Amino acid sequence: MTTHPDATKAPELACDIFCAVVDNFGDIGVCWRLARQLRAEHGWRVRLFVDDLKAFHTLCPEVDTSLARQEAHGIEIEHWREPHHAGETLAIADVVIEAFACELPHAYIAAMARRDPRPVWINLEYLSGEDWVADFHMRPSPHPRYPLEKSFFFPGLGAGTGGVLKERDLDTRRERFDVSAWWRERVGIERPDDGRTVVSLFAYENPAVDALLAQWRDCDAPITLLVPEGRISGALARFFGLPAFAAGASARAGALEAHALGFVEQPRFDELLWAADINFVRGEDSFVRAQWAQKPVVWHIYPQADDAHVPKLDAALDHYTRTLDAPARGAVTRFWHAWNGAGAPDWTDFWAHRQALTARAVRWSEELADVGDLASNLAAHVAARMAR
Ligand code: TRH
Repeated sequence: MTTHPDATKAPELACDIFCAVVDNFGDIGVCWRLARQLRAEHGWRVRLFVDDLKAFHTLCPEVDTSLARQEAHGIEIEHWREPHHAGETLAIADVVIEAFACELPHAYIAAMARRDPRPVWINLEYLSGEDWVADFHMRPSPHPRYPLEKSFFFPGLGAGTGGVLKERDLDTRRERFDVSAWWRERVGIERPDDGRTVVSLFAYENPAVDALLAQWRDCDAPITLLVPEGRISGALARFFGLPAFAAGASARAGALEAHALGFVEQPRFDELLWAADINFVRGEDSFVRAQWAQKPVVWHIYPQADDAHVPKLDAALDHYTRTLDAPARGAVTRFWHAWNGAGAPDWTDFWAHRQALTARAVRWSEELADVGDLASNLAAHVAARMAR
């Protein structure tokens, strides 16, 4: 992605994105994807403040964790040393995005209030498919002390929300994907024949995984499992009786054959999803990517205190299963619930609906695309606020 066709139509906007990494890769994963897309497709000049360069380096190996300031993929990157640090020079952009309610430095907010014209200030929220999201999306909130207004931008799965990120060339890249070459390069084997079901497994530690691995082992139809190295790897190692299940490892038990993969830079993550017949994903960004992959999905949602994640899981299920018949819908719901701690997973019950789920995955990605992609929705919101 190097072209930015809109750049000729509009002046180049400067945008600062602030990202505090809570844990794992989702916070920086979303911000990094958004930054690249705003640069490549909308021609914005983006500066990304990130407080955890180590997590960032995992997604983008070019990022040097020792540098205070650097550039990668056309994005200026600053190591954000919270809470007071506001960049090597205090320059306020036209558009300021605070991701996931991270707190902007006071000096930066004060300088935003002094700037003429004042910047468009946006809080980018976490994704939720719940209905209330459309009511709160883009709601303004005046600052209690300064003459500044912040709007709340809500990603979502339904009409009237901010949608989710999708690059313009994503479908074309998926259609041109050379799956056989991928298997040779990434897994070191030929692509399995159609008789095997290929499952990708990206998940947190999960008490349901032992039961599922045993079901796959004892299955009539063979399973090839692809597991990116990470939080679930320990469970795989224990199941196969190995000391570890690190990148490059393979193991077999009954009908199950498993391969551990190294973590790849973010733009290549989609390939894993395209190579599999069904994708187990987690958090936020990988869940979104799996929906664009047009393959059946099982979501391990990020668990929150007091089960606050449960309504989000059910709201996503409502969207995702909307047009399925009752038996298929029931099987998906039971399986997602079991994978998220409620009940026991039943692979045979779930995968009996493979055909319907595969067809639905294609249809659902088309429905989701109707919401519009998040970066374009955000750029339109900024343009409207600037025109006020
Ligand atoms: O890593 P996650 O669990 O991230 C989060 C955070 O925990 C965050 O605090 C929480 O609020 C949020 O989830 C909901 O899951 P996620 O969002 O899927 O991010 C993983 C990223 O890692 C995603 O951008 C894809 C990327 N990735 C790669 O780039 N290469 C890989 O090989 C793999 C397996 C993933």
